[in-house]
Amino acid sequence: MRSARFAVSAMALALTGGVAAAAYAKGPQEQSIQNEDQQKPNTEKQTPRTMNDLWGSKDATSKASDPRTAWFTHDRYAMFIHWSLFSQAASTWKGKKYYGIAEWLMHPAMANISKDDYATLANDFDPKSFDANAWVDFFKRAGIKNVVITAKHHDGFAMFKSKADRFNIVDATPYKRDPLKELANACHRADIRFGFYYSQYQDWREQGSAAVAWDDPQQKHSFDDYFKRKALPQVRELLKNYGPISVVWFDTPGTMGEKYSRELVHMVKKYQPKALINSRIGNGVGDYATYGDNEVPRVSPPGVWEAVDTTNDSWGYSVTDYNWKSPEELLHRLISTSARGGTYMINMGPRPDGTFPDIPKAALLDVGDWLTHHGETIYGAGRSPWSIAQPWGDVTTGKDGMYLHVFDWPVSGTHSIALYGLQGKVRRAHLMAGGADLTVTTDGDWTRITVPDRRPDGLVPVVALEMDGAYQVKDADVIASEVNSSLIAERAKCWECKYTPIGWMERFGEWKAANSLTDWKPGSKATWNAEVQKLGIYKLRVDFSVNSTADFSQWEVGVGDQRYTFEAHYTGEREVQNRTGRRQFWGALDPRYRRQDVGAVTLDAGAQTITIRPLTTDGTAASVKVTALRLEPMGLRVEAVSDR
Ligand code: FHN
Repeated sequence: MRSARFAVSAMALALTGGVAAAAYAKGPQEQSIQNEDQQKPNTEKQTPRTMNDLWGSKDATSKASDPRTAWFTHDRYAMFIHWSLFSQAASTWKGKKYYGIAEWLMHPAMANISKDDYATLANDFDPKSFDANAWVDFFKRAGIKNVVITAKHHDGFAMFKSKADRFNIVDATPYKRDPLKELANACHRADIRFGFYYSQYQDWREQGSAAVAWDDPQQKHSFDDYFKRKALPQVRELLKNYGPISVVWFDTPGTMGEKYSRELVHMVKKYQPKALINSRIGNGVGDYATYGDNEVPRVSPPGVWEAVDTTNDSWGYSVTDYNWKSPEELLHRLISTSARGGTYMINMGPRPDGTFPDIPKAALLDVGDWLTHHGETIYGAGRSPWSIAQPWGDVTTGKDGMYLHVFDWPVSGTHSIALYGLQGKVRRAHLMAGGADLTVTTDGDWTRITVPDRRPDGLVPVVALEMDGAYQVKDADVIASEVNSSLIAERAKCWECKYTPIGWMERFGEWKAANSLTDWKPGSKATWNAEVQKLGIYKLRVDFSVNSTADFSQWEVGVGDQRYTFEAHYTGEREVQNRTGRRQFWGALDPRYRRQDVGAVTLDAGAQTITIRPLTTDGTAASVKVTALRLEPMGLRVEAVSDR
C-alpha cells in the first residue's frame, strides 16, 4: 500500500520536541519540550518527523479474504467515541477558548496545562446523565454495528476502573462508576460490537512514555517502564474484564519499537483471539489499515481498511467546534468509503454530562433512517467494480448486480446517468424507492439509465441495476455529459512530476488530505486518458494549491490537439503553521486548495488525452499542487460556438 508522506507538521513536531525540529525554526515552547524517548530511543528508528510517522505504517497483516475480518468488511459502519477528561474542559481553559482538536487541550500546542492542573478536571467530572442503554438505542437507530470508545487517550486518564493506575474515572472522579463496563454490557445485550481505543505510545502524564512530559523535563523513567507499569496492564484489564472485544484501536505509535507492538498483539491474541487490531499499533503488525484522520481515499485501496472521520472537526467535545457535517455529507462519506471497499468509522464527542450533542445526533439518525430502507447497499455490499467514484455518485455491489448511489441528480440533458465500460447484460434497472422500471440503453461502451426528471426524495436516491450473470467493467477515467467530472491526481500519469499524498492541519490537529501532482519541472506534464461521453463545451477548472512563489506562473491544459493556457493565481497557501493563539513558523507550508476557472473548452466524444503542464520555465511553478481537473458541462450546443 502506498504510504502517504504528509508534510512535517506542528503536531508531529510538537510531539518530537527538539530533535526533529532542529532543522526548522522553533519557538521557545518547542525547544523546552524534552522527551526521554529521544534521549534513549527504544528503537533504531528515528523520532517521528511527520504525521505519517506518528500514525505508523498502514501495512497490515490481513487479506481481504481472511475470515476473521469478514464481519468488519461486512458491517462497514462503526461509531468512534472520544470521551474523557478533555470533554469536561470542552476546549476552554481559565476562561479562554481554544480552537483545534479538543482532546489535545492539555498539550503545549494548545493550552499548555500542567499535569496537576489538568488532573483537577477530574474533581468535577460527573457524567450523571450518561445512560448506556440510551446510547445503544441511539446507535441502533443510527444503523451502527460496532462501537469503539476511548479507554485511555493521550492525556493518560482511564475511562474505566483500572487497578494499574488510579487516574481513572472510578477512583479519581465523583462519578465513581465505570462507563465502559456499562456500555460494553449494553452493546453486548443489543448485539452491537464493542471495542476500545488505547493510546499506547503517548501518555502525557507518564514519564518515559513518548509523551512530552513538558512540566517534567528531567525524565527519570524509560518508555519500557511506562509500558510495563501502565500500558500493558491496562490493556490486559480491558481485554479481560469487558466481555467480547471487537476491535482494539491503538493510536499514534510513532517510533515505538516493534517488540512493544508485538507484545500488545500477543496479549490481544491471548485474551481476545477474535479481536481485530488496527494498523496504528505500529510496525505493520495490525490486522487492518486505518487511513489518516478524515481521509476517504479516492482510489480503492487493496486489503482490509477503514476511514476514520468525525461529525465536526474535533474528536472530543468542544464548545468552539460546531461545524457539524450534514446528514447528506455523512452519508456520502459512508457510501464513498463502502464503494472503495472500506469500513467507515464516524466519531462523536459526548458532552461532559454523558449525552450526545443534538445536531450530529440528529444527522446520524437521518443516516440511520436512510439505512433502514437502503441497508443492503452498504451492509454486506461489495466495493465498486470501478476503482474510482462515478461523476454522478458511487457504486456498491450486491449479489444481483449494482447499487448506483446518485449524489448529483442529472437536471438537464436526457436526465440519465451513464456507466462507462460495463460488459454484461442488464436485466433490470429501478429506483430502490419504488416506481417503474428505468430505461437502459447502450451506445458503444456507454450504458445509460434514464432517470425521472424529478429527483426522488431522501438523502441519496439509489438505482438498483440488476445484472444477468457475470459482468466486468473497464476501469477508465470518464467525463460525463450531464454532471460534473473530476480527473484526480491519483490517476494521472506523471512525466517529470510527482504524485504526492498531501496532508495538513486546518486548525490544530484537524487533518485534511488532498493528494496532488507536485514537483513540476520545465518539460513536466501529467496526463489522463479519459473517455468523454459526448462532444460538448465544458467549463475547465483546476483544483490546486498555489503558493506566492508560483503566483502568475503560466500553465497549459491540452485537450486532444487544442491548447488552453492560463495563469495560476496564489491560493493563499500559508507560510505559517497555525497553532492556537499563535502563528508559528515551522518551515513547512500549509497548502490551501482553491478551484480556479480556466475557461470553456471543447471536448470531442471518445478517448481523449488531457494534459496539464507548466509553461513557466524558471522553476517558480515547481511548488504547485494539483489535486484535480474539473470538467463541467455548460449545456451549450457545440454548433452555436464559432470560436475554438
Ligand atoms: O492524536 C489523536 C487524536 O486526538 C485523535 O484521537 C485521532 C483519531 O484518529 N487520532 C490521533 C491523531 O491521529
